[in-house]
Amino acid sequence: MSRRQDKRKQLRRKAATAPGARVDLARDPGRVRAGRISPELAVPPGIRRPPYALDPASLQGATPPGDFIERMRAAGRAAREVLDETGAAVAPGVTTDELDRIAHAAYLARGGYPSTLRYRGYPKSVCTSVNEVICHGIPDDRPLVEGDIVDIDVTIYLDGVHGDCNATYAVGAIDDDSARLIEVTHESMWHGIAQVRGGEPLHNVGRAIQRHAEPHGFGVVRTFVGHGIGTEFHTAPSVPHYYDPTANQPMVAGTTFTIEPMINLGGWEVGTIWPDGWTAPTRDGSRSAQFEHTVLVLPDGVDVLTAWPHETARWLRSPELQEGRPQEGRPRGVAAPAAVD
Ligand code: EYL
Ligand code: CO
Ligand code: CO
Repeated sequence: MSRRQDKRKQLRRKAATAPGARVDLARDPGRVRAGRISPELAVPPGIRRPPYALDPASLQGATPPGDFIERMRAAGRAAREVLDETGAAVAPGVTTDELDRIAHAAYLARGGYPSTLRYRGYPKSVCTSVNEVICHGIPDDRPLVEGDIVDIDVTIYLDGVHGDCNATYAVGAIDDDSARLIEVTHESMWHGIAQVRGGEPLHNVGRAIQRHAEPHGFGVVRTFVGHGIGTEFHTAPSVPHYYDPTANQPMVAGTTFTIEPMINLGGWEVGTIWPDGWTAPTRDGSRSAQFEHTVLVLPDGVDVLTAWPHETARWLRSPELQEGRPQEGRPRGVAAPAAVD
């Protein structure tokens, strides 16, 4: 790219990310537009459904709590497999609805239910968030275009518990800013994960994420947070991805929650939710990336239930994640295993 083109690009970006910038959404051809949403996919009768997917009149048997962690491990691993299989299909020309169908079949193949389907009326089996969409994008008939970035968010309900993870993928060749955004967002998530340990304040997680992301000039989304997860899709605690001094409760060994930072190339603010009631774009139209894992708090560290073990080992060993991290081998504030149900 020429110097002049580069300058023009910079000016455009500056205009689009200036505080309070107003862009005519309908006229800007650079913005993502809503496509058509296809009818609900079927789930066979043999698949165990979460309460919200069932007829309100029907009863669900109680879940035996004893093997909660083993079931969370299985759900985490299955979620990872579904995400990897779906992410492998990302390419120019592929619609997000096609990604949804691939994910849907992958959940069912593992005996799992797609947790988002019918959750608060959500119509699809994954969330697909393209470019300036921060999260909760609904799969539709828009084909992905070379240069797009797309987050795929997978949650499976397997054997009575939920496993939740997401990742942002490049569609073909992408610009350098978008590649850097994806890389820094991924690193930020791992900086947060490295802070997890029984007895430590939960706000250590968000502080580490914010400290890594903001020096790059990126905005850390505050409106959407990580969440407790288990027999319910979303439960306490809320897990902010920025430093929130009020999130000072100790992390409790044996509990599970998500860490899912959303980071923007521009400002952190969320814009107007689309008329579909779900899709959340950035306010300034800048691109947004996200990564998510479900983690299990250990007395002296963390188990990342939706990561491949080699990936966790590599990240938690890396020197740049050690700052501010509790020393290994000195369990602190060990709490009784959490009661479930
Ligand atoms: C529900 C609540 C506004 C979440 C995820 C919360 C959405 C919009 C208020 C997926 C789908 C979190 O945790 C999630 N993904 O990792 N819906 C979600 N809500 C909601
Ligand atoms: Co998710
Ligand atoms: Co989540």
